[in-house]
Amino acid sequence: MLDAEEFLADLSALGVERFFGVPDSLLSSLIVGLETRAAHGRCRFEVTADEGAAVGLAIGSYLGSKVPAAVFMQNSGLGNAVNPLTSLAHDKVYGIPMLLLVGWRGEMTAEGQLKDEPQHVFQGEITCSMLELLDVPYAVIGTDDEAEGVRKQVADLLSLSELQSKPVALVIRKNTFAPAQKPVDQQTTLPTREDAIKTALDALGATPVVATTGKISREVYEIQQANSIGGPSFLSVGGMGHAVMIATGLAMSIPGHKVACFDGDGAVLMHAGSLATSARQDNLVHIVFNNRVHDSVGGQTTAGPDATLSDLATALGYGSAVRLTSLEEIRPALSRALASSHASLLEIMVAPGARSNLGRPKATPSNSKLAFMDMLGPRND
Ligand SMILES: Cc1ncc(C[n+]2csc(CCOP(=O)(O)OP(=O)(O)O)c2C)c(N)n1
Repeated sequence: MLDAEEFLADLSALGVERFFGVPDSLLSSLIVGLETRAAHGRCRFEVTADEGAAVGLAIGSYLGSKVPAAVFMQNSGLGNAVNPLTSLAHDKVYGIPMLLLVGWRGEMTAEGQLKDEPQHVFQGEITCSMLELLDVPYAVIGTDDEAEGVRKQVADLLSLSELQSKPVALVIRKNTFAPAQKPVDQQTTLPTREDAIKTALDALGATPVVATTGKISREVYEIQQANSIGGPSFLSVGGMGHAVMIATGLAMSIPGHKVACFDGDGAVLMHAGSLATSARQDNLVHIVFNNRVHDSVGGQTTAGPDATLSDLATALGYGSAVRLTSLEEIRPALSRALASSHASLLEIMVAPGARSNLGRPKATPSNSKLAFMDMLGPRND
């Protein structure tokens, strides 16, 4: 395993001192290290709303400093980064050097693909070919690599990036760095996310639920398995930030029925503009579990930990939007939302952290989709 601190010191020695991106569990110890370094003024570190935004920051940062910045992401974030990489940073456009640090979920090895969650299978398979197609030169590093060799690979990549004026990437395998979960503040009086989800599921009765990527979906799954509560649920295991559009599309197709979206604050921030569309969907009840962090990938602070998402929803046109801080408020607020004739948003403030023995859905996504569609009843046309 490589030492995250030593790796960051090497990057610093090579002149890379600005780091922008969205956290990933494979990069969690790098991110903890970056937060510490930033707190001591030794680097600039920004968690962005999405990975494309991080590429934007890296472009601007290069224009001003003339030094390449680093952009960190899970490989799923490559999708968000493609547009600014191809339409701005590529050398056929502006030609901007930068170093992408890409955590490789669903990685391919000489023996085949490492077992990973379904949302990582295809993205893991195409990660390297995507970089090739994007004309981003890359190197792959893993747990068996020596610090010295990695230092040289990064130095070579950075020289190439500057020489050819284009982004380059370091693809980082699982266990290259030790994982790190940020310690959770035990002092909070806020409810746990799991209790808030359970209360909301109970109050929603048979209302269909679309849940966001990460532990929110896993908790919905476990609570429904253990307690047989709530209606049909669709777990958006990938596509972070798009659950609310899935819920809105569903709500359009079953008018006269309410649809609930269980969202995360990081996910809402990732594609916040979508709220301008969901605000017009009168039968939508949007519930955001706001713990101010990316809990599912290590507990790193989001791009906007102090944002009041209920105010954002009001600004974008939701008929009602409230912020709640206790379990007792959930049921009455949901009764009002279910009885209302406009899109409503409940921002439930919850404590970071989750059970350590949280399970994962057992069925394949395509079977869960069929079961969900079946539970919704016959086709509506
Ligand atoms: C495009 C994309 N980038 C990054 C990830 C990795 N990822 C999975 S869950 C998650 C955190 C979600 O945070 P939030 O919505 O606040 O929910 P929480 O985990 O805090 O409950 C991240 C960053 C991803 N799945 N997709």
